[in-house]
Amino acid sequence: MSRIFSGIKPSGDLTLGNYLGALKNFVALQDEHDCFFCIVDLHAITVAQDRLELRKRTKDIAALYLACGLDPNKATIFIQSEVPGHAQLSWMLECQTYYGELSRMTQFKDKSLKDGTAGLSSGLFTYPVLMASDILLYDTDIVPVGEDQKQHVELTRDIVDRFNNRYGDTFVKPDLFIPKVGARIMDLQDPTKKMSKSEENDKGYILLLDDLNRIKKKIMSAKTDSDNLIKFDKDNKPGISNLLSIYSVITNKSIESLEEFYVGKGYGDFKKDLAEVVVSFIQPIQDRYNEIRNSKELDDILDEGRDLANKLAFKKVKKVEHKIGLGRKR
Ligand code: AQP
Repeated sequence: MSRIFSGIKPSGDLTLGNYLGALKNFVALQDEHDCFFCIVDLHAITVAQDRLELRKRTKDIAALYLACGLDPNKATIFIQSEVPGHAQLSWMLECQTYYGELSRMTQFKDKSLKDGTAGLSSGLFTYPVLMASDILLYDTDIVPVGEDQKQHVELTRDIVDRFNNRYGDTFVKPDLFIPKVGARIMDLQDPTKKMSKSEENDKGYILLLDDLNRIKKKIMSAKTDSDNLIKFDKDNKPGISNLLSIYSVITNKSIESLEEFYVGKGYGDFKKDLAEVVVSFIQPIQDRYNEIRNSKELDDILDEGRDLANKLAFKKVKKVEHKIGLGRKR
C-alpha cells in the first residue's frame, strides 16, 4: 500500500478551491492508500497571523477534514506543529538546499516582485524545504496537490537525490498527483488568478463555511464575458470556463455534456443552476462540521493522529541525524 502525505495551511478559511484541488482527492485516496493528512500550521506563520484566529482556524480545518469525508480509521489526521520532527528535519534539509533553488520558486518570486523582499520573512523563502520535510518524514510515495504546488514537489525530489547520493539511501522519492479537472479553481472576480483563501476581495472566493445565500450571490455575480455563450475556452473565456470546471467536478458531469445541455441558454440560467449545485453540495458539509467542531471526538482524533505521526517522525529524524553525524553515537 503506498503512503500519501498532504496538508493544507490555516492561513484563511477553506475555499471551494482547496476542496476541489485537494480535499476531494484526499477523501478518494484514503480507501486505497496509507494516508497522512495534516493541518500545516507552521506554514501559516510565514506571514503574520493573529494567534487566536490561527488556533481557531487550525481546528476549523481539522473539523472540515472530517466533515468533507476524511475517516480517522483510514487516514492519520494531525496538526503539524504538534509533531516536532517537521521543524527538526526542515533545518537539516535547509542545509542541503541551495539558495539559488529557493530563489527560483515561483511563489516566492511572485510575492517578492509584488512586495519586495526586505519585509518578507525568511520563513517564506525557505518554506518549500519545510514542505519537503513534511513529505519526507513519512516515506511518502505520492503527494496529491494542486498545480501550484508542483514546483515544490519537484524540489523535494531533487533534495532526495542529493541527500541519498551524499549520505546513502535515506528518503523515498515521492511522486506528484495532480487531478485533471479542478486542479486550479480560479477567483470568481478575477478568473486569471487562482481562488485563494487569503485573497482580500471576499467575492472572489467561496468558503466552505460561507452562508449559503452569500454563496449563491457570489456565483451570480461571478465575472463572465459578454457573449453569453457557455463554452469552455480557458484563454478567451476564463470566467465561464472556471464556472464550468466547478460544475463539472462537483457533479462528475463532463464539460462537453454541460456545454451541450446549456446550448441556447445564457449565463443567468447557468449560474442559477450552478448556485444550486454548489449549495446542495456544501450544506451537508456544514451540517457535519457543526456537529463535530466542538466535540471531544475531534480532539481525540487529533491526539491519536499526533501520536502515530510522532512515532514515525521521531524515527526518521534520528536516522537522518545519524547519517549526517549529529549528536552522540547511539
Ligand atoms: N484555487 C485552487 N484550486 C485548486 N486547488 C487549490 N489549492 C489551493 N487553492 C486552490 C490546493 O489546496 C491545497 C492546500 O493549499 P495550502 O493551503 O497549503 O496553500 P495554497 O495553495 O497557498 O492555498 P491558498 O488557498 O491559495 O492559500 P493562501 O491564500 O494562504 O496562499 C494545495 O494542495 C493547493 O494546491
